[in-house]
Amino acid sequence: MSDALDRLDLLDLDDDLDQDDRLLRDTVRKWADDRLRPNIREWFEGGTLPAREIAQEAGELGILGMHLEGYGCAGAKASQYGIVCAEVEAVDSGLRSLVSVQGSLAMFCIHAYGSEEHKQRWLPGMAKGELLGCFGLTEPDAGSDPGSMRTRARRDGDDWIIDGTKMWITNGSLADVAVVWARTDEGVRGFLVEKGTPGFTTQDVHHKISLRASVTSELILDGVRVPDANRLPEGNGLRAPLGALNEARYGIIWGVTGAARDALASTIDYAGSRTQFGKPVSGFQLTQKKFADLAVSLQQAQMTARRLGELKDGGRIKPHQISFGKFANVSAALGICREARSVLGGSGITTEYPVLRHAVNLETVYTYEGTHEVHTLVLGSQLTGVDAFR
Ligand code: TGC
Ligand code: FAD
Repeated sequence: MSDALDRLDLLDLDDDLDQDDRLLRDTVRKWADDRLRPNIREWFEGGTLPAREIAQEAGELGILGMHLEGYGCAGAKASQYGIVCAEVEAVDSGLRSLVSVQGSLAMFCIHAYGSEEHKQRWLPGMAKGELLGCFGLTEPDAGSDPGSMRTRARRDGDDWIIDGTKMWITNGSLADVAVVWARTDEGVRGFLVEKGTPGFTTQDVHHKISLRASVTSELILDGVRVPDANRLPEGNGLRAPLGALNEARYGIIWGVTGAARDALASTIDYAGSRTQFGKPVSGFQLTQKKFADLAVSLQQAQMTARRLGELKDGGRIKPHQISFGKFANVSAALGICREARSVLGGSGITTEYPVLRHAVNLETVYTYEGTHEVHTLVLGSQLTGVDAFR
C-alpha cells in the first residue's frame, strides 16, 4: 500500500510537513495500522466497537482534545489535529467520530463554556480516554433546524428539571457525561448530565448500514434534575452549540481525506494485480482516467484542508469557510470512494476491501454536522447576502 500512498501525493504536499508533524502522523498511522486496521472489518460487520479500550489508547497517544490548552490537553496546532483526523479516518469514519465527539464537541464545550470546576472535574480524565463524553443537540423533530428543539429545562429552586429526547447521539450510551442543549425561559442553555442521573436513560440505534463501528444512541430525559452548578455558564444561546460544531466540522474536513486516500490507494493496488484481457486492469485507459480524476480530486481536498488549517492556526477562520470545507471535501471523498469501488468489480461489494465501507460511512458524514444542503445554503448566503433556510 505504501507505494500507492506515495504515488498519490502528486503535488508533494508531504514535503511541507515539518519534523513534528511527520512524527505525529507516523505515530498515529502506526497505531491505526497495528491496532485499528486489523480489527475494523469485525467491528464494522458486528456493529460493535470496544470504544473504551480505543479511547484509552487514543488518550495515551494524547490525541483526545489535543487542540485544547491545559487540563491534560496537548495544546497542539489545528493543522496537527487535522493530520490525526485523517489518519484515524483512513481506517474508518466511525473511529474518527469517536475522537471528534470526545475532543471537538464534548471536551470543547466544557473547555469553552464550562466553569473552572467543570474543567477540573472532567477534562483531564477525558483527555486520557478514561471518561467519555457525548454531545446532544439533535432531536427526533429538530435536525437541520436545532433552533426548533423541544427539550426543555425549567428552573426549580437551585436545580433545573430537563425533559426531552435527543436523537442520533454518537457515544450516547457510553458517555459518562452528556452535554445536553435545552430551551429555557432565557434561551438555549447547555447542561452536563451525568450517566446514572435518575430519569436519564439511553437506547442504542440498531440496524445501521453506515457508521457501524460507532455507537449511536437516543438520549431520553424524563424529569432529570440537575443542580444549577451543572449548567455551562458560558454556553448561552444557539451560538454556543453551533460554535462547537465549527470545531468538529473542521476535523471532518481533514478526516474525510484520509478515508478517500485509503480507498484510492487500496484500489490502485488492486488494479495493479487484477488481470483481465491479458493485462492488469490498471493498464486500461478507462481505469487510468478514473485514477487521474480521483487523485486530482483528493489532492484538491487535501489542499483545502491545509488552507483551512492555516486559517484556523492563524485564528482567523470563519464559519462559512468551514462550510466550504465540509461541503467540498465530504462530497469529493464520497465521489472518490464510489468511483474507486467500480474498479474493484465484484470484489468491491464485500468488506474484504475498505472502499465501499468508506463510501457508506461517508453517507453519514454527508448528513451529520450539518447536511450537505445546509452547508450549500451557508455558502449561498455568504455569496448573496440572502438567507434561504426559511
Ligand atoms: P442563526 O440565526 O443563523 O444563528 C443562531 C446564532 O448562532 C450563530 N451561528 C454560529 N455561531 C458560530 N458558528 C456557526 N457556525 C454559527 N452559525 C450560526 C449566529 O450568529 C446566531 O448568533 P446570535 O448571537 O446572533 O444569536 O440560526 P438558524 O436557526 O437560522 O440556523 C442556521 C443553521 C441552519 C446554519 C444552523 O442551525 C445549522 O448549522 N444547522 C445544522 C445543524 C447541525 O449541524 N447539527 C449537527 C449536530 S451534532 C452532529 O451531527 C455530531 S456528529 C459527530 C460525529 O459523530 O462525528
Ligand atoms: P433533516 O434535518 O430532517 O433533513 C432531511 C433532509 O432535508 C436533508 O437532506 C436536509 O439537507 C434537507 N433540509 C433540511 N432543511 C433544509 C433547508 N432549509 N433547505 C434545504 N434542504 C433542507 N447529532 C448530535 O446532536 N450529536 C451527535 O453526536 C450526532 N451524531 C450522529 C451520528 C450519526 C450516525 C448520524 C446519522 C447523525 C448524528 N447526529 C448527531 C445528527 C445529525 O447531525 C443530523 O442527522 C443532521 O443534522 C440532519 O438532521 P436530520 O437527520 O433530522 O435531517
